[in-house]
Amino acid sequence: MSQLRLLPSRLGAQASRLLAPHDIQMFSRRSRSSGPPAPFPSSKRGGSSSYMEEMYFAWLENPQSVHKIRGHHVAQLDPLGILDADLDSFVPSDLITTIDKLAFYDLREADLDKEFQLPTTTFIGGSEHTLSLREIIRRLESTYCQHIGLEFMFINDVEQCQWIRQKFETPGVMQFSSEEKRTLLARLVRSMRFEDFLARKWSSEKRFGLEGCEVMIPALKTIIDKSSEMGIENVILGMPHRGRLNVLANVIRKDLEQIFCQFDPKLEAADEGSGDVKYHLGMYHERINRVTNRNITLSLVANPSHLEAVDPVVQGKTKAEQFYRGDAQGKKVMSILVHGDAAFAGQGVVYETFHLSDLPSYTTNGTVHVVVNNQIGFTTDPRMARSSPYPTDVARVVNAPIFHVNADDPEAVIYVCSVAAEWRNTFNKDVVVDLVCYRRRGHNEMDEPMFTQPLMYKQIHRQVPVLKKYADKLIAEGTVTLQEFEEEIAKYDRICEEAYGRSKDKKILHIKHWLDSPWPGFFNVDGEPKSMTCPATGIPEDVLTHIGEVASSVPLKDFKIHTGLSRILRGRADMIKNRTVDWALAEYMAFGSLLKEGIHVRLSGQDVERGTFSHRHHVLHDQEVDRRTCVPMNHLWPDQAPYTVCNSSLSEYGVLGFELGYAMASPNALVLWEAQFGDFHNTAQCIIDQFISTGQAKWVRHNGIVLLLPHGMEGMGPEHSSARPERFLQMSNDDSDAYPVFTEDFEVSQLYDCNWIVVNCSTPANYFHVLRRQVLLPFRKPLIIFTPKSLLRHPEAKSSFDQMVSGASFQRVIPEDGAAAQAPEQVRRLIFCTGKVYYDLVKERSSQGLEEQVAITRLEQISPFPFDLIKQEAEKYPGAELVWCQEEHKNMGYYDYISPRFMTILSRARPIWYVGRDPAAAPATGNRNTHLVSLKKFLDTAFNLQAFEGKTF
Ligand SMILES: Cc1ncc(C[n+]2csc(CCOP(=O)(O)OP(=O)(O)O)c2C)c(N)n1
Ligand SMILES: [Mg+2]
Repeated sequence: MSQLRLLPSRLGAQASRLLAPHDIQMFSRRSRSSGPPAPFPSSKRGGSSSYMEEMYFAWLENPQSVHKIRGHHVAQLDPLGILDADLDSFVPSDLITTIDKLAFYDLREADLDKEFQLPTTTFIGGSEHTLSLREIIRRLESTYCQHIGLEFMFINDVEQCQWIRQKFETPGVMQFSSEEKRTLLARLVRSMRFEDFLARKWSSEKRFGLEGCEVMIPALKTIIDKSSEMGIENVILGMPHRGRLNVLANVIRKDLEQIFCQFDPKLEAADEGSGDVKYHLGMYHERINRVTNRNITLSLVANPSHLEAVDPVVQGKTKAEQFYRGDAQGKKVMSILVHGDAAFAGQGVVYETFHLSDLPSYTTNGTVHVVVNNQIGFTTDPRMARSSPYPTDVARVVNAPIFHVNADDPEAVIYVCSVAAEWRNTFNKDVVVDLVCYRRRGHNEMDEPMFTQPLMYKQIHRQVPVLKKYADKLIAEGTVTLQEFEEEIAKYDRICEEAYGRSKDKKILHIKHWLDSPWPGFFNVDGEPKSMTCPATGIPEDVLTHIGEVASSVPLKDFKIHTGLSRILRGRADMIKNRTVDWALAEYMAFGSLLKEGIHVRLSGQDVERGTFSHRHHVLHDQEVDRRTCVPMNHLWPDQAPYTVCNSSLSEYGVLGFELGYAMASPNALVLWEAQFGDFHNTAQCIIDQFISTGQAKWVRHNGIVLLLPHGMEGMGPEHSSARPERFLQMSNDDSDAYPVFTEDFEVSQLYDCNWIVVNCSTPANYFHVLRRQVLLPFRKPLIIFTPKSLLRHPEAKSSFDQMVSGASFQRVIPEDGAAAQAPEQVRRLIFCTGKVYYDLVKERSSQGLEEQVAITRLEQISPFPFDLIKQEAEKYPGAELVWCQEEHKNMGYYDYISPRFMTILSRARPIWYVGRDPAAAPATGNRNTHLVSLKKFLDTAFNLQAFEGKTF
């Protein structure tokens, strides 16, 4: 069987797998119109019919073949020449790979030299309208079957497909000036010599070098250059460990000595907190782009080891930067995400992030994704790491084109990258560049890869580095001389050596020099808060009234709302007349008052617009006009800050990460994420553990994100009851055993020192104050709020304007203020509690007539623990037994957190008895009756004044 050897390369064996372009064209036609495609003039078997048309009719007969006949399947993507990038060596039977297959289309060998008419939808002809079949095959082959493999046939938009075809099919598109080639070579020199330098100086240090994918540096630089040329001024990058130091050095241009300092084991950071390993730190840099001569700000977002976790964070930060600049189309700010092949395919958050890409309140108008596809994940082969052909298949769900490229062909790489940047700028959609490369060393520099991939690594050891290959090519073609090349290397080596020398003089390290999101003007020049006072959070009554009136109205004319909603709004109006608020109104007033003060508020999460419990109704829907909505919160004052409230996709990990990133961009915003039920936050646990709880300690980065976590035991079963307060409290960093020094600014300094604030408010007013305090504080801390469900409508859970007007403020503890407080020495028991159980306790106390004997005090701010106020309360009731009462099971809730702190503040002189549900595995019962029985049981104990008699502690 003779083969169609049209190219001299080893591609020849698979020559003329050329149907991809037609295939794409046909696919596009088909999916665009429901009827048959426009008829072609010739008959299927007619001797004069064009080859293109034959292909077309063939496709019509067998549309299934469309999925098989793709050029990228046979492109030479692996620099090692071992693997098929799509994990499969399968060649579709209807591809013309050999001469005998010509017959499949009624063609013979002699037809190869016949001229054929080119359809208008192909660009391979350039200015020519006819070509010989041999030339057609050659051109298609060189476009689709060499070092670039294109996947875009699934995109159901003709214009977009045509755009891509034109970019790749047009003859001569991939030609570079000698200046461009020299720049590319110089960038490769930097990339390669940087790793070599680190390897020489710190041979036994982990650095997750880029060797085998050095081309990533010119790749990223090309994307940035091209984007800058098209107007981008701010690029936000997220990337994992591999090549990160190189990116910092050669893309972001972090000072080399600062990078080298990080290798010095003796240098400790001067900043507070744990710090982080060098390949996790972030960076922010404003500079001039040398190619375009324009200003550009580059930031690399700090990230944890948890692969891909940073993706939504980068997107959120990008969205926020676009928002603050009024860059609705993403023409000024863009994101680039770098991925590893195994992580891209394996981590679900990648999928969650892709699904945000086209949602109005979450889109960043297109992200350029770059995959470092070294065909291995730690020690795991791709065949064991994914079930999809390519590691990039996840991107297909959003119709992102995917450009696979052999990373040992630097010119192909930078061409693809420049098209990717143009694509993003043209269509504002995501695009993926898959750099098919290898990993020259083990997973890290200490690892032995031959244990597990012996044959692959034998080949890798034989592999000539890309820099040498490319330099040889340019020297051979006369673009550079050997001497120039060597000088370029020597020049960069000298830069590294000099920086190394300077790094040895450094006496001190500052993690704050690695900040990815500086907040100009927010802190003083030393990076400290401008004051250390807790602001007043109450507001004038007329502002409360005004917000309340808007919250009870429909600001748009001729807007018909649901009658049930009219009732709710009337109820609001009545409350405002009575100077009272419920939960929803308190939230309205907190948001509205901040908007008045120029603070942007953004509330995101599943079904937040209405509110899971149908209490919020921040978006009104016209009952007669489809999609006509009104957000009264944006009709408060003409010069107010904008309010965004958005129902999110059904994701916690992705969306919470996004909001965290959004909150990172500016301190002058209140950014809230609400879980549908608090229970579901654990699918975002990685964002909570790796970013929210620890972000400041690792990266000296403040963040004021607010988590609203509906919580409460209400007989709704194990998965709709608990936001797991115990977990947040266990991660709180205030010391349970250290007896505090009560300085004048204890309240605020405690907040400043903590890693996050955990509250459970029992009144709407306190919820209002804590939201306002969050933004008015002179620093930022994450705020975790356990929010109520039944209390949203509880007749007792209302607050008066008096508790919210100027002069009022957040109460960390709400002391007993009833009969017991009038004669405290008579009180036999002081019950401390938090949240909704307070109302159960008050009801039970009243029914047992124990108002004078039992005091009930509420802990509203649980962490940092209000030692000062708890001390005061306990001392006020010297003869009372102290009880902690919670509705959660004993091994959950707050008890394990509060108990040692009570012991500390009571100097272990008085016990704090536990009353609540017994320890359990599940957070709540699924049986309503069991729920009520256990509630009654612990309430009985709470008011059984003999319950602890004779017990020792
Ligand atoms: C979520 C998560 N799981 C596991 C790991 C441990 N881990 C670190 S690197 C790595 C392999 C990553 O492979 P790939 O994404 O292909 O990147 P490469 O190291 O090959 O560049 C693994 C499993 C991790 N860092 N994060
Ligand atoms: Mg890999």
